[in-house]
This record gives sequence, structure tokens and C-alpha cells, in this order.
Amino acid sequence: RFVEIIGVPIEAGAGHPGALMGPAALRTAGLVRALRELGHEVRDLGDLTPDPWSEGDAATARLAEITAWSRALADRSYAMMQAGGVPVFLGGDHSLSMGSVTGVARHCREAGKPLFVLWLDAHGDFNTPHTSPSGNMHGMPVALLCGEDGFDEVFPPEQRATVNPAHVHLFGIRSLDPGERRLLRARGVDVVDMRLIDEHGVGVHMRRIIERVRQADGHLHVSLDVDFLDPAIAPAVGTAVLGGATYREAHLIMEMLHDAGVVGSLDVVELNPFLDERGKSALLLVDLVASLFGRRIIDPAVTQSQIG
Ligand code: DIR
Ligand code: MN
Ligand code: MN
Ligand code: MN
Repeated sequence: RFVEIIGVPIEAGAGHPGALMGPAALRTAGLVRALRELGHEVRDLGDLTPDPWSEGDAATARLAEITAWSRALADRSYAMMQAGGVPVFLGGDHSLSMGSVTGVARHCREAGKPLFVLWLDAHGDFNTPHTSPSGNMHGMPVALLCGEDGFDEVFPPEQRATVNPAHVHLFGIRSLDPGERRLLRARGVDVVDMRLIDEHGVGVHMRRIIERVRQADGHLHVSLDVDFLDPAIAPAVGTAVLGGATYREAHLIMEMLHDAGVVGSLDVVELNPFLDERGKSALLLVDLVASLFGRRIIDPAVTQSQIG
């Protein structure tokens, strides 16, 4: 496949600085090389540069910065989709998905392709400026994408493209704020929390989600927040929550997604290399992305004949 990579070094949406080093760390950990070794044609577009934003007081400066990144990224994401490859967005904090998914949604709308989103995260990221206890915009992208109120400054109406909340699957969830919990329920978003994963295993829920995308002949956007993973294996996050996905669960998800062939775009976000342990988290992310793009232990025909 043709894979286009772009770095989005934004950290204004997070509570801790450091995520702007994410794209550099993922490149250092060998992301491009790993994808090329799998036989993909890879183009690294470097890092996105937004238009300059105006600085006001601290809060408005952060909103202005996120707005500038979101608008630039939505256009770039749309262009990458039109180019026909699989865009991979390297964060940067999770507010970047406001831009990446908006561009993907515009492409899908024009192409008549139903868009589904798999959000791998400890958090729901469904706060709005009205419900957020922290005010951090990395806790809000899914709400913006689903068309919730309170985000009028981010996109001009003609640029905004929304996602159907009934097509969003939150996965790995173990921390929700009261306001976002209410909103998620009201909008009917599918929430696969850690309790469901513990009871059924990731395979059951991944098969359900993959089957749904397949039936609709849809496009699946995967948004991978580092805090989806257990902090013991991926310590490089500002908002670690105990009890996350294990190494094998995360790989199984990636391998199942690869085999299904439904993933059309990917965010890898919230890596804070300042908090990493000798590149451990960055290297794990590269391995996970490689699994998503086809790396496996043994020839697929052999594995398939054994699992039937
Ligand atoms: C929290 C944390 N729900 C908030 N969100 C995070 O600030 O809205 N998302 N860390 O990744
Ligand atoms: Mn397409
Ligand atoms: Mn999170
Ligand atoms: Mn997140």
C-alpha cells in the first residue's frame, strides 16, 4: 500500500508539555523503516506547519493555536486522502484528531463511503467546553467530530465535516468525566470499556466492529492514544491510567485490523517522549503500527489453517 506520514507537533491541547516531540521520537524509533520493510511505499511529508495564530491571554492563545493546527490539518488530511494512500498522523496531542478526522470525513462524504471511527483510548475524549473539568482540548475531539456545541471557533462552517456518533467505537475506556458520560449515553456512542474487554476479550469486540465496517463497505479511521496501553508498557503519557491494554491485546487488535483490510487512516497520538524510558513507548508504538500494516510472526496461510 501507499502510506503517507505527516508529523503534527502540537501540545496546546494537553495539560503537560512534551507531545510536540512525538513525531521526532516515532521517526527515531524507526517508523518509516518498519513500514518500508513490510514492502509498503512510504512517503514522509515531514511536519505540518500551520498559519501563524494571534496570541491573546493564555486560554485564547491555546484555542487560537489549536484552531490554526486544526484548519491546516483538515485541509492536508483531505488532500492526503484524495492522493489515494493511507494517511498516518503522528502526534502531538489528541486535539490533532479534530483536524485529521475532519479531513477524512470530508473525503468520505464526497466519495459516498460510510466513515467509522475506532478510538483506542483510556478516555472518552467526549468533553465539550461546557462539560470539561480541565479545559484541555485533547479531552474533546470526539465531541467536536460528532457535531456537539461549543466548537464554533475551530472550523468555519464550510470546513466542518462531522462523524455520525453511531459510527464511533470507543475502546479501552477506563476514565470518563460525568458530563461526557451523560453525553455519550445520550448520543448512543458504543463504549467498549475495560470491563467488557476483561469479560469477553478484545477479539469478540473487534470482530463485531470489523464486521460492521465490512457490511457497510466503510472506511475505518483508527485513532490510537498512547494511554490506551497500560502505563507499565507505555509510560510516555501525561495522563496515565492504570489497567490499560496489554502488549498482546494491543497487538491482537492491530493484527485483526490488518487482516480485515478495513483501515484507511490512522492517528498515533499523545506520545510524550519527555516522559519515556529510553524510547520504550515509542518503540512499542512502532511495533504496533507495523502489526497494523501487516507484520506477523508466521505466514498468514499457516496461521489461518490452524485457527480455521
Ligand atoms: C480528561 C482527560 N477527561 C479531560 N482526558 C484525556 O481533561 O477531559 N484524554 N487525557 O486523553
Ligand atoms: Mn478513498
Ligand atoms: Mn486518553
Ligand atoms: Mn485521547
